[in-house]
Amino acid sequence: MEEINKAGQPKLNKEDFRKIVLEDYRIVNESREASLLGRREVLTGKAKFGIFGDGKELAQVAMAKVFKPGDFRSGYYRDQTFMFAIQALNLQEWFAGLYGHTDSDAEPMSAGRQMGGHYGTRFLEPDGSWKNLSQLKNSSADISPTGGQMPRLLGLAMASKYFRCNPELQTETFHKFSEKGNEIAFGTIGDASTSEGLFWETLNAAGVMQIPMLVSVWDDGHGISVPKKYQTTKESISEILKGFQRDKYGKGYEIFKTKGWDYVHLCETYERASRICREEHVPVLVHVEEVTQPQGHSTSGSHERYKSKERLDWEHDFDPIRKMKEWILATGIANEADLEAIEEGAKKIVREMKSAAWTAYLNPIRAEQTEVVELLQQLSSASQQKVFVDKLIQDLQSVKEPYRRDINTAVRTALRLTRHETLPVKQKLADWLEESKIANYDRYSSYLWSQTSLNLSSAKQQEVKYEKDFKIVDGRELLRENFDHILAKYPEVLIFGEDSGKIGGVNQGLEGLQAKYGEHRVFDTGIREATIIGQAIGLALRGLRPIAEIQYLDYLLYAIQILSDDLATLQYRTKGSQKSPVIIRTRGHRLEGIWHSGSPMGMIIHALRGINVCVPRNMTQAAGFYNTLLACDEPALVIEPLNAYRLKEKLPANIGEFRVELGKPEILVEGTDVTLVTYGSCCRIALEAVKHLQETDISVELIDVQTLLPFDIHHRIVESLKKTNRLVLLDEDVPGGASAFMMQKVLEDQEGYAFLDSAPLTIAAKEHRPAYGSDGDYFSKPSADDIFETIYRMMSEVNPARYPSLY
Ligand SMILES: Cc1ncc(C[n+]2csc(CCOP(=O)(O)OP(=O)(O)O)c2C)c(N)n1
Repeated sequence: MEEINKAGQPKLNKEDFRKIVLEDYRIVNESREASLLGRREVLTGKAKFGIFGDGKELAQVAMAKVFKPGDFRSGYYRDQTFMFAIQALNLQEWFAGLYGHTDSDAEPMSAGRQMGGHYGTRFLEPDGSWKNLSQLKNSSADISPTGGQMPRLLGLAMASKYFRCNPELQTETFHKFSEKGNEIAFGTIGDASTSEGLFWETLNAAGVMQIPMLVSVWDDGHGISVPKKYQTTKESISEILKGFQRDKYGKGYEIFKTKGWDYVHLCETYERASRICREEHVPVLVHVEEVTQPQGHSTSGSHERYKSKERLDWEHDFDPIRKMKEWILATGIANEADLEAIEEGAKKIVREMKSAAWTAYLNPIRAEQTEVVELLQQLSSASQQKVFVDKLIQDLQSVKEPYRRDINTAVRTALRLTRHETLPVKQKLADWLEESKIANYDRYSSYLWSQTSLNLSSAKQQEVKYEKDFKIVDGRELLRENFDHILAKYPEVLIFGEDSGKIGGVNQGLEGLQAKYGEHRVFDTGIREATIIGQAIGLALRGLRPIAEIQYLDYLLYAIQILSDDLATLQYRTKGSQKSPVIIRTRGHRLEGIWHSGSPMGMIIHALRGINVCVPRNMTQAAGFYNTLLACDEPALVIEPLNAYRLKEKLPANIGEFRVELGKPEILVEGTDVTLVTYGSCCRIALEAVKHLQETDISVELIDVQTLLPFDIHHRIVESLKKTNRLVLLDEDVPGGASAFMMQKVLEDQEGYAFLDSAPLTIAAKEHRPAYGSDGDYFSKPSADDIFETIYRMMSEVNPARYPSLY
C-alpha cells in the first residue's frame, strides 16, 4: 500500500502490516454480519426498518484510515463500516439504533429518534458546552433526504479554511475546534443521489472556495431500482466532472477513480486524496466504482426484482469481502484457517451484541409492564369492572415484547373503564401515567429547542439607551453600526451572502465592513441559497457563529428544505448532542412585485419549528435581536423589514450591546376597545389605522409580537384581551397563514376565548402573491383603510348608534 511504501513514512514491518490487514478484515466481517442479522431483526419484527452498509465495507475501512482526530463526516445511511472503523460506534450501539432505544447512553446517535443507519457523534457535553472536537473523530448527524448531507458538508470544510487563515482564532479558546484548519470534511453520497441539485451546488461552491472537502461517491449503479442510465449523464459521475479537475487553466478538484472491491487500491487512493485535501486545501472527489449491494436497497424490497441475473452474479463474484479474502490468501498474509477464525469470531460477537442491545432495550419496558400489571391487579380486586380489567391484565401480560404504547393504552383503558368508581388505586394509575408522560416527553419531544444554559431564556433584555443629543440615521446605518460592533466583539462571527462582501449588501447594512474586517469575515457568495444555509450549518457545527444572508425573504424558498430538514431538526434528532446556532439574516414584507414583497410567514413557521423566527418592525429591534442571539446558542431567522432601510431611526448609545428579548411582545399603543396584534412591516400601517380609529373614538391597543417563534411566552396578549374583549390579528401573509397561527396561540394556548365579546377576526393579504406597484400593494395587502374599516365594523356591530355604517 502506498501509505507504507511511498508516503515518506517509516515502512511498516511485515507483522504490523499483517495486523492492520487482519484488523480490517475483522471490521468488514463484523459489519457484514451486522447487516445480515440486522435484516433478520426487521423481518422478524423486532426492528421496524433496516438500511445497511453491505457491499460498501472495503471503501469505508480505507477511508477510515485517513480520517484523523478533528476531522468531520457528513454522510448517509450506508456508512456503518466507517463508523465502526473510526470507533465512533460499536456493534451494540448500532443494534440499539435499529431497535430505537431511547436512552442516549445506549444509542448515542439519536437516542432512538432516527431510524437505524443514521449516524452522528456527540459534539456537546450533557450541559451543552462543546467537547474538544479537535481530539475527536466527528460525524455530523445524518438526515434521510438524499443529497441533504451535502450543504452542511460545505460549511464543515469551509470552517478549516477560516481557522487556517484567521490568526485571531488560533488561540487557546478555539483549540477545541481546530488545529490551524488542518481538518478535512469527508462527505459520502450514493451515485444516484448525485442527481440532486444540492450535490451540484455544493460541488461548485467548494471548487470556488477551495476548501478541504473530500467527497466519496459509493457507486453501486442504482438508486433503489433506477439504474445509472436514468441518473447520470454518460453514466459516470467522475467522467462528467472532468471539467472540475484542476489544471493549468485554473483551480478546481482533484478527482480519483477506484473500485469498491480493490482493498489495496482503495487504501492508496485515500492516502493520496487525503494528503492533497488536508495539506493543500483542495477539494477532492473519490469515485468508488464497482460497489455492490448484496442485500438490496433496504428491508422494504428485494433487488431481484430489478437486477439482472448477470448483475447479481457479478455482485456475488465481486463482493468486496470475498475479493479481500482472495487477496489475503494470494499474498500469503494469512491462511484460510486464520480467516475462518476471524469470520466465526465476527458471527459470534455480532450475535452477542445484538442480544445485549435487545435486552438493554427491552428490560426497562418490561419493568414498566410488570409495574402496571401489579397496579391493574390492585384495581381488579377493588373494581366492579373486574372482568374487563382482568382481560386487560391478561392481554398486557401476554405481550412478550411490549411497546410502551401497549402499557400506556392498558392504563388509559383501565381508567376509562372505571370512570364511575372512586378507588384509591386509580390515583396510583393516574400518577403512573403522569410520570410516564414526563419521561416520554423527554424521550420523544425534548430538545426541539436548546435546553442548555445558553438557551434564549438566559439572555435577558438590555434596554436600548440614547444620548441626549442622539443622532438620527437611516435604518441601514444603524444596522451597519451594530454589525461593526458585533464583528469587533466576536472573532468567530463571519457574515456572508450574495453581495454582502464588496458592496456590503444590496441595502448596504454591511457597507465598508469587508474593508475594515477583511474578506475572510465579510464576504460574497455565489447565488446559491441552499448551500449558503448549508455553509452556515457546517460552520456553526464547528463552533463558529455565521450570519448567513438570504438576499430577499422570497428566495428563502430555495433553502427552506435544508433549513427544515437539517437545521430545524438538528438538536431534536440528536437529542441535544449537536447544535448549530446559525443566524439567518434576510429582508422581506412589502416592497415591490411578486418576488420582492413576499411574507410567507405561515409556511416559514410551520416548516421551521426548531428555529426562532424574529420579525422586527424596524432596524433597532432587528439589531437588538442579533445582539441577543449571539449571546445564545439557538438558531434563528431574522426578517428585516424591507422598506425600513432608508427610514430614520435614533442611533442608540449602546449600539452592539442592547438586547431585545425573544418571545416578548411590545405594546406600541395602549387602548381599551380592541386588541390589534401584528408584526413586521404591518406595524407601521397599523399605527396609521390606529390614529384614524382614535379620531372616530375607537381606542385600539396595538401589540407588536416581535417574534413568531417563540410566540408571546408570558401571555401578554391575553392580558390586553381582558381589558378590550376584542381581538384582531393582522399580517400580510395569505389568509389562514401566520394570522391563524397567532389566533390559535391567543385563543387556545392563552385561553383568550374566555374574554371575547366579539368574534375574533384576522386581516391578511390576498391569497395570491402581491402585485407590482403601489396599487398592486394596495389591492394585494392589507392597507390602513382595510384595517380601519375592519375594526370600525367590529365596533359598529357592538354599537351601531355610536359607529354608524360607513358605506
Ligand atoms: C429527497 C429524497 N428523495 C427520495 C428519497 C428515497 N430514497 C431513499 S434512498 C434512495 C436511493 C439513493 O440511491 P443512491 O444515492 O445511489 O444510494 P444507495 O442507496 O444506492 O447507496 C431514494 C430514492 C429520499 N430519501 N430522499
